[in-house]
Amino acid sequence: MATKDLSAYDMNSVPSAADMKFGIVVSEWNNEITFALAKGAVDTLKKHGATDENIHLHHVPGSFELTLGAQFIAEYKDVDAVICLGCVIQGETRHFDFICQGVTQGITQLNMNYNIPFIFGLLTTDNQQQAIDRSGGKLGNKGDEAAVTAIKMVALHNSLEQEEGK
Ligand code: DLZ
Repeated sequence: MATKDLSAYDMNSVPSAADMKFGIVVSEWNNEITFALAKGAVDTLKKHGATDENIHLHHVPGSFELTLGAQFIAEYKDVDAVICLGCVIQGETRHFDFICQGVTQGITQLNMNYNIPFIFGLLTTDNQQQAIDRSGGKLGNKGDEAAVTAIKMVALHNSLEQEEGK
């Protein structure tokens, strides 16, 4: 099955992000990829109305640190969602599996423990080319996809709070 274009989405399905506040945590490991993911995410948030003052971007050393970095942002910054961006590329050892498992479980736990969304923007690829293809290359940019997901999840949260008069 062909992989979809990660940057393709229906513009009309995305609510305004003008009043939303976002944290972004970016892994420095494989930064030629992750910084491109971050650029995609920031550009997409801004395209939908988010302002620079409402986007708090921080770096962590590697993808394994994304979970705690995201938690720090949720604790210390006033944000409606945190986007986690990293890239783990398969190597010769099982390190890949442990990092991927750790981050996946970590971000899942954050989603369960906080009442805001933490978005899983982790590329897990077999090689560098697959990562290039998904960070602004021929298959789009996972950062764009993560940003759109963040906006939609914040809008869902806001609409439920409004319905309940909170
Ligand atoms: C150690 C390591 C390795 C081998 N590979 C990656 C990778 O492909 N992507 C990534 O984001 N981080 C990698 N790391 C670093 C770990 O995520 C972590 O920063 C270190 O194990 C220290 O906790």
